[in-house]
Amino acid sequence: MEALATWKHGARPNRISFTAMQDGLSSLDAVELGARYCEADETCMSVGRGGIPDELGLVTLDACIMDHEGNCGSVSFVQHYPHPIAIARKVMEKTPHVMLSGVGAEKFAEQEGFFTSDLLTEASKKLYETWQELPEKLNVRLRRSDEDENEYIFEYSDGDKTKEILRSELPHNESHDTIGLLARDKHGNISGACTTSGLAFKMHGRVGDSPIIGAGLYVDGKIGAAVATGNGELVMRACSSFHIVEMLRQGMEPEAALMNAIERIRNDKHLTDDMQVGFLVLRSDGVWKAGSLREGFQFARATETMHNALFNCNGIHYYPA
Ligand code: SD4
Repeated sequence: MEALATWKHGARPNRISFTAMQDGLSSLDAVELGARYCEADETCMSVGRGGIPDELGLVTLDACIMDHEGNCGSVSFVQHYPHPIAIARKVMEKTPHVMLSGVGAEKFAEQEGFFTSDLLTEASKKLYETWQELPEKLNVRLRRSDEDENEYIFEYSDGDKTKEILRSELPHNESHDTIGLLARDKHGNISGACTTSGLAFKMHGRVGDSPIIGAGLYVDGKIGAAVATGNGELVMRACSSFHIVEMLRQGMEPEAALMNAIERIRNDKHLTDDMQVGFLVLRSDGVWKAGSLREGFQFARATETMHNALFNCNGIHYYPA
């Protein structure tokens, strides 16, 4: 068994995912449970309830899930429903489709009996109000301070250069960024899940890579799986998760496949210094790898011989080296 999850806030979800498999659940159930935990965790300000809103102050959520048999489900641009991953799974299991979006996805969720809630918390509202005061709003990027994880930094970006413009302190803020989970269960079956509120203050209607099968997530039960986090536009243009799995199919080792996908992104003409992308890769035999464009990517891993632990992935930088 093997469980992997992106970012520091993936640590608890990853433990939940791994424990679920120890208890006999499938990798599909495991990744969904882990993702749901994160979606309900208000301190995680980039997933589910408490996610940072878009330019209109509305929280819109994207998620997808995929199993070892090639079944997949996805939802995008979902408002009011805190568990898009569970809706995505229902899309997979109960409809002939792969993806539902916006009001259609919400109508389906209502039919399936999902509950609604206010997705905007006091903390995410506060960040939104701070952002609204800033000039050049759409060029402003939000990132967590390296020195203090309770602190957010607003940076102004003009292409290649970024300039810090404001620091904003939030209580109990543990984390940021999309959660992606991969798992391999007792039967050797692999599954993946990805759920997010997307980029902070995105244009209303913008959908990133996370709900796009092949971009934010791809699983082929016989080959392997990959999940992505970071600037979704870079990942979407390169279909990175599909790319990685196809490289594995051709016999590349996970590290080489990762390097190949990251190299493709490095050649994207839209890439600027403030953009980050991180990947987790899990081959069907359990061999895994994590890699990112730049320093700062963290991930959690649990396996039979190792308690769930958090790792730093330092750069184009692959782990384990
Ligand atoms: C997106 N990939 O919407 C997501 C955001 C993310 O770490 O992963 N941030 O583009």
